[in-house]
Amino acid sequence: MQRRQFLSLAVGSLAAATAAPSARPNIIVMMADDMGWSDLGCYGSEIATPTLDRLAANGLRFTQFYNTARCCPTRASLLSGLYPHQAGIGHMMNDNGLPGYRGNLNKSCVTIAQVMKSSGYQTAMCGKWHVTPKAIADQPGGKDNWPVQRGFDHFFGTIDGAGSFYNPGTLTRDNSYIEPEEKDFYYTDALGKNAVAYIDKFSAKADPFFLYLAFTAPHWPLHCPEDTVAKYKDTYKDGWDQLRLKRHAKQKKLGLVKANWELTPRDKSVAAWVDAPDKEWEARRMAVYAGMIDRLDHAVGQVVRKLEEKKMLENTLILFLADNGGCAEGMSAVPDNASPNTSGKPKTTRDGRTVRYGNTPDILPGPEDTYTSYATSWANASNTPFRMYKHWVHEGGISSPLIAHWPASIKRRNAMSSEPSHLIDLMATCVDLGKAKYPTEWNGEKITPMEGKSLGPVFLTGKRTPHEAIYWEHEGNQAIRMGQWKLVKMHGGEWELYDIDADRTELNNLVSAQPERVKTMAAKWDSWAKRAMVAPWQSWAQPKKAGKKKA
Ligand SMILES: [Ca+2]
Repeated sequence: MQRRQFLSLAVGSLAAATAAPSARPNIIVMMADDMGWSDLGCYGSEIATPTLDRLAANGLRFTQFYNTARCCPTRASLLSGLYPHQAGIGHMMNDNGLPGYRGNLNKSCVTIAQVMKSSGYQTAMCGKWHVTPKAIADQPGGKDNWPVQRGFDHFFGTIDGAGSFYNPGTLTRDNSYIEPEEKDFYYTDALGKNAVAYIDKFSAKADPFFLYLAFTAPHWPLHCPEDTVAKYKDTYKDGWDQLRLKRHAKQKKLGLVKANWELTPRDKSVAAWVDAPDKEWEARRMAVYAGMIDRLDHAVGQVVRKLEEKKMLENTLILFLADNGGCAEGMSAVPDNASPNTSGKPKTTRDGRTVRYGNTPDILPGPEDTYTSYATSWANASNTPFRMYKHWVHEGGISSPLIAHWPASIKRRNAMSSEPSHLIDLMATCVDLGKAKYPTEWNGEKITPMEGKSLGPVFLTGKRTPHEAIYWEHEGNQAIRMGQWKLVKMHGGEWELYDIDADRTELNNLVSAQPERVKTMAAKWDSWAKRAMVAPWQSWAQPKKAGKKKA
């Protein structure tokens, strides 16, 4: 007890010395959707992201922060502090019968909002939920896993995943579907505006707040108001090959990547820019994508200005990340499901014009009557210098920016940390900094212990006791990271081993050179998979035809 008092005093004086706040911080977790590792200015991009760059310059950038490679599992993992399968969302919103694959948050997990709210935080969410199927909303108990029933005092956003930015399907206020009110409605702007309104509301009370702001930008469809797209009209006219070189050079200059991490070769399925047809249309696709991120940064700017106005910026921890890497998915010319308000794929615009689907040069992306994606060529550039994309667990699929801004406690400016860290750490961080209690039981259900470790010590000192291992599984793609070593496998392929310290871009496979390490790490992955309710991919369905490649 005496020792405890002494430690508490010692910590107290350290806190005074570093001006650490006595009050618990407000916490804002902001997330982009389908954004590559290199897409922010402060991670190597030419896209204007002045607010996020400023947060990075006055805070800490993590260079080895990881997500789960896909929308739903990332959201499940972030919210629960568990690996996605443990929260019931090993894949997407389909119910495959197995406990790790019910496609709906299970009852043996709690969300960060539930934990923070129970310890006295005010809570709200703006944006994309995507951890419960929209199709069951009208059934009894069908809204049990909506944000308000899962710990958020307030919610403005979408229950479902992707959708039109001008007229999003499943747009919801608290527990009811709504329609966009403004004629010039643009989802990213609306999220910023509502986040600002929630902060206004929070500021009326002394209790700290937890805000989860989950943007849908820059996920397809490529939708962006023309005045913002116009800023990037000429930016991409030199094509993706130049862009990858420029971003890689900037990343080296910024110190984000080591000089010996070689740029991966251009994706084999992508033409050299000199040979690419329809260059103007291609440059337009990337200009719209860039505009979507520009606009996202603008919304973040509104939130930061509101915090400044309320004198809350100093003791607010802002975390900014992405849910998965750049997305190589194409776009079908025929919308696959198109009923209003239950799907993000509308047949018509709000004023009745037909929405044109597909990635063809006669459809110039941006406006409400288009539905297109930027696909492999530009996703390859978004993920500079890495290879692979959303869905895969090579570095291009799972590497995320993580900016941490908290002036009251993060005293090093423009700092970087290469600490390997993961979404599971966000629950642990909130519990730690919010002095909250993670429950063992909730509503009579036993709660799975959290998997993560707090990032708090990294914020304060730059160091923490590292994870012994971090794990991934998505659609049969598997990986385990232990210290500098990463073992990774594509579905149906063989294990590959990389020394991430020497070769973060995964070009030099050491699997033959280090059979013992491969064996040990593979066995560790197997025992994790068993523990975390991971099942062999599609073991619940007809086996997929061998060699069939995904979109
Ligand atoms: Ca996503």
